[in-house]
Amino acid sequence: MPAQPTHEIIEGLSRPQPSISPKYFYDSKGSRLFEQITRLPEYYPTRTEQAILARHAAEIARRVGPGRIVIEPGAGNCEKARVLCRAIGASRYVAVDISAEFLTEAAQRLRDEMPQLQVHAVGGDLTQEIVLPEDLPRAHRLVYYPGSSIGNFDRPQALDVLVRMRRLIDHDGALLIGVDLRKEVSVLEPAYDDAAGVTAAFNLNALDHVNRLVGSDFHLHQWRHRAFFNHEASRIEMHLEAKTDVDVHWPGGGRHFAPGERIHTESSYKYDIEGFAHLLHAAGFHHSVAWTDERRWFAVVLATP
Ligand code: AVI
Repeated sequence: MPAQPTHEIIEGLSRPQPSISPKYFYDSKGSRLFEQITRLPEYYPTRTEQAILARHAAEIARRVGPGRIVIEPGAGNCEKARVLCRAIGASRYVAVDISAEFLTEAAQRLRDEMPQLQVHAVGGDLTQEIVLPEDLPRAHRLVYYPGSSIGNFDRPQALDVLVRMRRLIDHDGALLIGVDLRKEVSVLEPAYDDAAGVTAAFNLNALDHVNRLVGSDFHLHQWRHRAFFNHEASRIEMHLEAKTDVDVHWPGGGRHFAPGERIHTESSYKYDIEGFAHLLHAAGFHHSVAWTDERRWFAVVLATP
């Protein structure tokens, strides 16, 4: 059984090294801030991935073939799927997201724009089993997971997520996935600590969301955004750091944070293509082909069983 959000959050906050799951970034304000992040000059992944997809659209379309049922976990504003579904001539699109309210509006916009595409909106996330519409055929599915969201899972979780994706498709299915690659720290760190402070607002907003979910009393002005590359783990880490002594209360408990103490809110792993292919293989995707940009900053991988 998945943990209740309240229990999961309090358990995370009560650990010696406190953490909040990155899924709590995405209330409706957080989803809007994330959209802003994707347009920041420092945040290269979205535009680099889009450029790769645009450049190789014809080859991707040829390899996957027309009439695919596209399933997109973490669909958000459905923006990327619109481009993909057009490019490959998809028949149906299933958008899956935890921010159901945001998703419903986006799915409706897509229906209005592409009336020939059957669009379904499903609430859910990849840490649990995704329940798809009952009448959805199993054959000819394509799981679409752009944006390098796979990087936000630790390795065992990432494997688990890829295995769940594998279970969503049959032997004729495929996975099209975006993967952010390891690169210079001078590129990576500003992407997660932008000059305009949008990523800081995105990180701090998790505290507001947590306050609403568990009834805690975090005050955002007492916390600062931190983002840095952890070389050993090959990941960007985002934290919220107490600026001063902070006492946080929630129903039935609370804790003290000393100045400088941090809450780990997100990891964003940066892969190399070979390492990622191994992970795919372990999840049951035995064949993969990757396209990258000229600087090899990002990869779009098409994986099949
Ligand atoms: C959603 N995910 C791929 C983003 C990333 O780059 O890891 C989340 C993000 N966090 C801060 N900026 C963007």
